[in-house]
Amino acid sequence: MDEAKQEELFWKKIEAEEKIEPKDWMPEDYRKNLIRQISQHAHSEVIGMQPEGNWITRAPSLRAKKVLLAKIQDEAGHGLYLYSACETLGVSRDTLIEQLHQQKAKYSSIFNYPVLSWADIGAVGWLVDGAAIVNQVSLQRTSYGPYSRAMVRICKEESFHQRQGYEIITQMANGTAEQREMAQDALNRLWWPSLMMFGPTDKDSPNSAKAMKWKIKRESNDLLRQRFIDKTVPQAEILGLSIPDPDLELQADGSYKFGEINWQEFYDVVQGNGPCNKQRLDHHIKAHNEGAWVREAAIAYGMSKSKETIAA
Ligand code: FAQ
Repeated sequence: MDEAKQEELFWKKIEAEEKIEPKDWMPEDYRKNLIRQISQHAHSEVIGMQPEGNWITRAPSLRAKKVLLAKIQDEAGHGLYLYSACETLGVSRDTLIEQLHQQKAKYSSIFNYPVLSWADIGAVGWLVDGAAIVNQVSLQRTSYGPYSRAMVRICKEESFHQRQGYEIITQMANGTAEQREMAQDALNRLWWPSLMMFGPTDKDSPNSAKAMKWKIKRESNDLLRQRFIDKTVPQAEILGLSIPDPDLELQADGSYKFGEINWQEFYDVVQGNGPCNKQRLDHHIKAHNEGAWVREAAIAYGMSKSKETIAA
């Protein structure tokens, strides 16, 4: 089949809401854009383990520790599903990791903020996983089969993550005056960075138009951000916590008008100048280098097993 015919078939599938699969023909730009988005998503899941991992030894009870451990392990799993989905596009895991280490590939801005208290762990689950779900529910309908299937599985786990965070923040908000203050402080610091997770406004989002046409992205950055705000503000009200936005206003249609996001801060963090960028990347590089022997041993074991199979 010539390329024009293959392209026609590709667009027919997109229009019919059929998934594009790894062996299907796809435009080069579509493939590159998917690698960019899926790999950045995978890096976010793995780098996102760092701020939470820091609290495993400080969890206030054995139950809290077990739940946090399970959640962090889930995030590692999400990273693995996503790296695997990305590899089906013909790029190796080593290349993806190299791009992260050389700062050619990004990861979510939110993980460059410090997690300072146990209330922050609650706020991360409530707000960060909450924002992630809103985005990822939409991505379940993405046009690339392996990404879409990974999203279905990830969303099931993210909803447990959001609830564990909301449980912690509820306990803190209903605790002593000091604990309540910690919950409010966590919300004050993490609210705006959580809104930035959805990316720049639609008018400033260079990748959106193509990604929406290809149905890689199904809903716009602004629409998803608004959905997250409308879901989350009532949850804060139930807890008696206040959203740190003096311009927040309930409108007649039930949605919330909100204040101006500090986009300068967003771009600073994305360009590597957030409070924890250096720490997060250095830690990933160190762990990756120290884990080299594990990867070598796993490859050697795999090779010896396949020799045994051939010999048998
Ligand atoms: N941080 O043109 P757009 C999680 C970049 S969830 C850093 O609008 P796009 C779960 C963007 O890459 C978090 N960079 O881009 C968890 C682009 O740069 P490039 C991860 C950002 O792709 C919870 C440039 O700005 N979720 O980890 C950000 O169409 C707790 C222009 O932006 C996903 O990745 C940002 N916030 O839309 C784990 C979801 N926003 O590549 C552990 C999948 C934008 O051209 C603990 N990704 N940029 O150099 C997406 O839906 C999209 O990629 C967006 C950005 C919506 C994030």
